[in-house]
Amino acid sequence: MLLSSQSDGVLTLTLNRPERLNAFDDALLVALLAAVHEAAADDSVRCVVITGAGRGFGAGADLTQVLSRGDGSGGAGALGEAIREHLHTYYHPLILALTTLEKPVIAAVNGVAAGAGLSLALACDMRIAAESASFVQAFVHIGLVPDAGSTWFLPRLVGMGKAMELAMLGDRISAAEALSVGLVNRVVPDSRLAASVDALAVRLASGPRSLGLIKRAMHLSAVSDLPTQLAREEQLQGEAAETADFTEGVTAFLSKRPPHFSGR
Ligand code: LHQ
Repeated sequence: MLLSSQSDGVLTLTLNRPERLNAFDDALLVALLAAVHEAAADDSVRCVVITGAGRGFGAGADLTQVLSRGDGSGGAGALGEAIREHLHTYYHPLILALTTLEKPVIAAVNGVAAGAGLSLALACDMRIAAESASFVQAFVHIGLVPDAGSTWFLPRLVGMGKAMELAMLGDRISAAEALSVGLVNRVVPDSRLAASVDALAVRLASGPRSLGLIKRAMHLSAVSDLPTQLAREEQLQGEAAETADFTEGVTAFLSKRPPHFSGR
């Protein structure tokens, strides 16, 4: 259900339930979280790519399973409590693990990203979409609220007005429109997606340790005022200055040669 491969410091995780457009069941969510935790602990992984098998990226929660959640009593509150518990247990640790992983994470959006599948893409650091990919804040169509971080990431990426529109209407937008509103970083021809993402991922995987610190700084900035963020930059710069990669970067510059970063 989750495929994993690694080369040149790039770990590629492929959601693999293509018959359901890679909708999440519990096992897929557990496997994805475990893979992100392993990536955090493994120094040989310096960039993570998440993509989908088949014609979808991810269709969100598997809807064949949601109504059977709950205690089976059909009692008032049981289903709501079960869904809350499910989000808390499965989705929240995954979204937090991705955003606190101090390595770049790229979503290679190969097809439709809907519901929590879109939330997953939004939680990645960059999104590269195939021309035929599409994006749907599908939650409203089933009477739900965007979850798994969508209400946090979406307004920050596209602005409040567009986020409201996408979430309230739930219209499916093309990769080109997603690019025009800032929801994705790049759109490439379908046949070039793998190669384009690989080139970007290999480039990031040979980058310095400070990539992880940049990621921490950016996430902190979303919840900080300027004086607080200046203090955080100061602290993070102190951390960056202690890395071997900083010494290498300056030495390489002064020697007029390209740097060879180790990620440490
Ligand atoms: C699916 C799904 C799917 C199962 C396509 N499940 N089978 C909520 C509640 C609880 C806990 C935690 O979190 C959440 C968060 C959420 O993610 S809620 C939002 C859930 N996702 C959706 O509502 C999206 C539902 N899917 C769609 O709207 C469409 O399938 C999209 C727009 C994604 C793609 O449309 P098409 O390209 O026309 O494909 P399709 O609809 O024909 O789907 C292909 C197959 O995949 C089909 O099965 P079939 O046996 O007929 O070939 C679908 O039933 C199945 N599938 N999404 N989420």
